[in-house]
Amino acid sequence: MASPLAPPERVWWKPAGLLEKTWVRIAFVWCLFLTAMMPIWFLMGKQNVPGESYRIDPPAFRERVMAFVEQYRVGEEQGIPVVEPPPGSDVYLFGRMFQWYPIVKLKVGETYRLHVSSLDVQHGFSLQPLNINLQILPGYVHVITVTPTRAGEYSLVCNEYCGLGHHIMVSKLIVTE
Ligand SMILES: [Cu+2]
Repeated sequence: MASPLAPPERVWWKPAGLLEKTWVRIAFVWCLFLTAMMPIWFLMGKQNVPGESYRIDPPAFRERVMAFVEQYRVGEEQGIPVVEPPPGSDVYLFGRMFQWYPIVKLKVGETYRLHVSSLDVQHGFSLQPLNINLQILPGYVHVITVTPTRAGEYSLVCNEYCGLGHHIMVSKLIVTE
């Protein structure tokens, strides 16, 4: 019997066995499949938020939001204007340390285009309990096309740590019949 201290027989130059070859082939095909699924899933997957994006200077976006608020303002809650845009219109909303601005009121069954951006740092647009999440960056605008199906008040929280007041960065989205 060979000594347990002796190295095992060196076999790497011998042809691989059938079992090993089979598994290498399976692993290779699986790699091709997963690689192909990356673009396919990106195009076909239902996880994609239906939307588009474009670039803008934060001060210009701020001006756009202020003009939008001025035009459709219907009230105010805790210092934040409440805005009710006409059905089917474009809605402008920004996040900044530490608030979402303004509070938007939408109607069930109507389609809106939500333009969302940040004025300062990265924020997380998180609409609850629907769990719609978007990374909001200064300089980039996300356009989210939404058609509310149920009336109620939805919480809009920031889910990307943005500074000392991050935990108070809570707002809402109102949907009415
Ligand atoms: Cu935050």
